[in-house]
Amino acid sequence: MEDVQVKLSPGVVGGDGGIGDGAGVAAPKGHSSKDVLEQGVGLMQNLVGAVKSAINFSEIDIASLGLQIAGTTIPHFDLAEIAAMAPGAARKAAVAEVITAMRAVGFIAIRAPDVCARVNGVHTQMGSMFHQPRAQKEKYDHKNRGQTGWYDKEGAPGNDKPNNRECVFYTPNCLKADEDLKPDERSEWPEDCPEHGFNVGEYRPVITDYYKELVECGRSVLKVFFEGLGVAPEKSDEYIDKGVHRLRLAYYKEPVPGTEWASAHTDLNFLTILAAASLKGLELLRNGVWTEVSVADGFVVLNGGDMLEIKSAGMIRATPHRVTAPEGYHGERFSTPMFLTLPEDTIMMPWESCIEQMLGEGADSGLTLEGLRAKFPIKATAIQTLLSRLFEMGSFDDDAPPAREFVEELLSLGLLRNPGDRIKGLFSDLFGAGSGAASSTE
Ligand SMILES: O=C(O)CCC(=O)C(=O)O
Ligand SMILES: [Fe+2]
Repeated sequence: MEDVQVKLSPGVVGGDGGIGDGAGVAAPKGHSSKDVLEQGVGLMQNLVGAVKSAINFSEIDIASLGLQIAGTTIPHFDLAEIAAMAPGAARKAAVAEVITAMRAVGFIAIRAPDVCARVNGVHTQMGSMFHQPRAQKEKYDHKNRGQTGWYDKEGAPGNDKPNNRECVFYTPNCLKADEDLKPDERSEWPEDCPEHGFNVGEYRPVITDYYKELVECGRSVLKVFFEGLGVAPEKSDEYIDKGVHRLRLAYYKEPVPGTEWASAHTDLNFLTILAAASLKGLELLRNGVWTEVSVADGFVVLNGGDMLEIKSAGMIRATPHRVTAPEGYHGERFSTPMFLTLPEDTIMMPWESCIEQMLGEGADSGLTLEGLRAKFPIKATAIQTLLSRLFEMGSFDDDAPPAREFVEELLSLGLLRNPGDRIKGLFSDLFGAGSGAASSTE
């Protein structure tokens, strides 16, 4: 992943089922996607007239969605069963039910026995790695490369309580041999540390096998989701094969009274796959109430991130969640969210089919053409969107802040709406008084 100082510009445009694809518009390599954008806006205008009946998701009986499994709090599905159904009305209804559940609840569970079978082994390896002295782990602090390496500095904007956890991120680089990586990409693997019982030869294959399993799980999920959202099916393989997916190994430390393990946030990326943690604690916000997420054995959690919310024109919202320690609990917790992430050059223009559906749901969906244009920074790329969110979280070191021209570029794209005090202080002339539109982040 690029250093955050590098000025990133979209190299390619669209091509992912977003507005403009249908007309086969190829924007020149380099910055401008103006033609595509204008066509997109024109298309949006044509869609405004199509007002159909609205769906009120707060009225949906979520207990009737998916498989009925006692003691669970979110809808459960077997996507492999759905994928094996013959084309026809029954399949269409089953796929639509998955999308309805994502829209109504924000979190669903899917059967994923191959992922679940590996989780305990991953937690064991995480214990041997995170229990090493801090100085050992700090060697893998990839300062300012954004969601790679070890770190323990982060929070959520608008929430000044820091998270009480350490994390290590793995990207697709973890699957490459060291000799195929640039020098600054090679530091993903901690060195052996026999005096503290850490053996990288045991750790590395457990993590890489788990990463690969999660990627394949993501591939089958995207196929069903894209069928339901009306996105070209071949996009699922492209997104999976080119996306810079991030596996976070999260080590939650002894609870500190008055703090949360991870404060309320939405995930930054596209779609999160989360296998059972070593301990409960995950809660989602539904209708203003924090609700425990409990899932049956053999199932993993799925929730949409900010990038899916944008690409789906708000159809699938990034649902706020947090992690709190059970009352009176002493000890640690291990968790392994996999953040599927769009290819870095993906233009964040919403998919045409989702715009059509959202505008079709009419005034009751709260979406108007103007609202849509104001909400989504549709010229930005996935990497610009991600980095702007990381800056908003203060995830850069003071000695290497973002470059001024990059901040200007993000602003001109409608990003960095919630810059935070550090960015505002550094670039005070760029941020006027009313620059604080809230947006939540991971
Ligand atoms: O640890 C968990 O259960 C959830 C973690 C999470 O929400 C995140 O890392 O974004
Ligand atoms: Fe999260």
